[in-house]
Amino acid sequence: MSSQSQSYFERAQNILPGGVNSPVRACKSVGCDPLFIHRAAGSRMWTVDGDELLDFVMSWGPMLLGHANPAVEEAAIWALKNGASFGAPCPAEVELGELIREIMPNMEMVRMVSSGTEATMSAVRLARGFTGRAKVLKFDGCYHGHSDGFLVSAGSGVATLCIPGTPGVPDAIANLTLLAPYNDLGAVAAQFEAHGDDIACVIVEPVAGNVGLIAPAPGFLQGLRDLCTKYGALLIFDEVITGFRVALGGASQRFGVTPDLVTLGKIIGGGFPVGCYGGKKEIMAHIAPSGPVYQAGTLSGNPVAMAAGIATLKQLAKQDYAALEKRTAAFAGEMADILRAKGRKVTLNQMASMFTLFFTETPVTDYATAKTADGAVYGEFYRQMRGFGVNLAPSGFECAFTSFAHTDDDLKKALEAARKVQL
Ligand code: KE4
Repeated sequence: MSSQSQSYFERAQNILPGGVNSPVRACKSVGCDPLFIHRAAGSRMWTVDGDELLDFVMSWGPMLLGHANPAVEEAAIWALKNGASFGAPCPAEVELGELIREIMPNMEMVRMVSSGTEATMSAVRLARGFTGRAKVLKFDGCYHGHSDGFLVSAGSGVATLCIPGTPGVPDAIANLTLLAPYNDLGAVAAQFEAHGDDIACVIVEPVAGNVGLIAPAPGFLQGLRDLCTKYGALLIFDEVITGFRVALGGASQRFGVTPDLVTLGKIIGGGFPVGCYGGKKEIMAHIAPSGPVYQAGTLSGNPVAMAAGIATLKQLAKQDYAALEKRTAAFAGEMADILRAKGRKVTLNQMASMFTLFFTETPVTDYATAKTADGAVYGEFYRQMRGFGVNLAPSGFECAFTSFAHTDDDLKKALEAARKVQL
């Protein structure tokens, strides 16, 4: 008899392409069907069939406080009872913007949008408008959302589904995107040598999270800063994943490197659709209506999402990031050791409350080395762990996330499940 989840998936495939509203959720690369979720709380989710899952996807990053955080829920419900959307300014937009600036002082001015894609797309348009230049440099395997120019050698779902390039992106647009391997400053310098006066910006995930986790090599981020300054290009840190995660103040704070613009998403909305871009006032002043670079959004600064974001950041400001990082490192390290004891080659990349287990003995420092990992073994690992009630990312090119809601017992349960896996 098919489960409720299977029935929903069958129905979904008749109305939603692939049965999902975002490709990576379809679980195609890990050889099984997605589970439909009824509810979530803390570190757990429950499927429509009532099965409990210990969650390490956490909505792909937003739920750093855990699912259904009471303070976030209360704030969102209060806002909702006062109206879901005004199409006019509201105090919460100002409060969240000021809170972001307090936590990330280099974001002197911000603009709210409704997704990470909107944030990165708008930040690049601003960089082009501010510099008068056309080209954008990104890194192989980094993912900055699905705006046309970013779908060149992108990570996340694009890498997961092995999509070489994306139909629908005209060459004229794709050709404006320059590439370099992650952590390869020499390649970046060469691109600047060749195109320096036409590069509007370098956009980088300061800790790559969409080819699995890849940490910046020592000096990499500062090297990008120096090259951008030298050639008059803007440096954009895409902190949609890392913002408020690798430190409260994000990668800019953790690594002490100041970009010109930062993009945020995920955590900033506490599970509601919020994105944000911001940076130096002299640059942001170019955004309409204060300047000529146009960007807009019906639900930008939505009062409910803003209330959830404010509650989220206020809660995060009280959390012990060092303790969560220490627990996550110990947990991920023990998980890797358990898999090695089964005879599997494993490279573990972990930072703060995010990690990726690559089934390869090669150190993973860029997209090329990430691709040496054995996807079939990851798929088997994913399926068995899910069978034991542990929800990992349904792609080897993503990260696992812990949260402030994960208890020591939760981590022990996940390790017990890993010990039962037959690989
Ligand atoms: P959204 O448009 O999905 O809110 O954000 C795009 C984005 C931008 N920048 C970075 C660094 C990101 O990681 C993302 C989105 N992340 C993926 C998962 N790694 C979203 C999951 C999905 O596509 O369903």
